[in-house]
Amino acid sequence: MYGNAYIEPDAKPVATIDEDPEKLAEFEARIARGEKIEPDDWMPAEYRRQVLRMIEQHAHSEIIGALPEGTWITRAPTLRRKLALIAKVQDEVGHGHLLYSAAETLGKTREAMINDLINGKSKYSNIFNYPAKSWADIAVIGFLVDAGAIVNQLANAKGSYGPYCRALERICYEESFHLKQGYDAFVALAVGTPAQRAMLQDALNRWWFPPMMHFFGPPDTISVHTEKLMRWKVKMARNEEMRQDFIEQYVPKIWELGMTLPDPALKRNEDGTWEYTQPDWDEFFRVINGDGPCNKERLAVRRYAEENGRWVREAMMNTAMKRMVPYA
Ligand code: FAQ
Repeated sequence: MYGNAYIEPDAKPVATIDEDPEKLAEFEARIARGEKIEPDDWMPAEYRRQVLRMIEQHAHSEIIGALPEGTWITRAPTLRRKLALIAKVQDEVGHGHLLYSAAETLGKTREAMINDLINGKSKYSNIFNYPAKSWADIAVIGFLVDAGAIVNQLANAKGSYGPYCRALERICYEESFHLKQGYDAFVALAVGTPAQRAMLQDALNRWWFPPMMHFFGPPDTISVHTEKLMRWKVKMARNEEMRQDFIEQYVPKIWELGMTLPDPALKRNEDGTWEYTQPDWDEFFRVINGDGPCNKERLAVRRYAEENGRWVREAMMNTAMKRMVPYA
């Protein structure tokens, strides 16, 4: 537990000493000067709640995000692809651990976070609630989902909460390699046989619309947290800015390989902005609130791992405890 009291993420913000106007002004001045906020520094309760919500959701996304790709490790088409995929999935789980550690600095234990995940109380990225049906899905995830993650994380790495920014910097280095392995697999299929191209096109169609268009979150008219998060430099770009950045960087790369995207409205305007069909945001909220194609399956796997891995964690803790008491 650090400086200020931890508040349940879904609890209403309470009026405490945290809202002291002088402290708040000093806190906001620090952020305006570009200083990092560290765990023992004073922070408003609402800042703590928001940063914790975001890091925790991000950590869960990495852990759950390992599952769709993980199901293809045993079915990778070559030894080289299998090795790369194993390393990539392992990295994603490592990102989850880094992020849980960053979230713990805000006062919530890892056990509490994992419990909230497996009980369905916490959210994680919409995109991992869709199935990976073929090897081409792995190419699309590695290329486009990792690209999307990089757009988001490069922006937020310049944010105000020190532990999160440092974790993101390291994560971005690794995501860049993931992107390369995804792009390499994507190109191999795009220049492959007609059957390989057809498999890739099918995967692209399914992941682009709506999952990838939902990935950066709803537009400003629907977004709940953007104003506050941007005021406190937790979030460094609006959802729509990130979506536009992603489209601008990656649509040309997809088109230059002769692949198509399942959106007839997709086009670049002269001012550099992109037009696209708005995805169904009601569907987005259904998916993130537990009613997507794979939510139940994903959480069931995590629950299974939690229950069946308990004896390993307990054995390791016992060993660690014995080592910590050398004269007992
Ligand atoms: N999925 O008010 P906003 C990865 C929720 S990591 C699910 O706009 P905010 C690595 C939001 O929580 C991917 N929920 O929210 C990898 C809120 O609900 P709440 C994860 C979403 O926070 C690659 C409500 O909608 N990255 O891919 C999503 O200002 C490959 C209203 O939305 C992060 O978590 C969504 N897409 O902006 C792993 C990055 N979007 O909590 C394996 C950190 C919105 O009030 C393989 N997070 N919601 O009930 C962020 O940057 C922000 O939280 C946003 C959303 C931009 C995701």
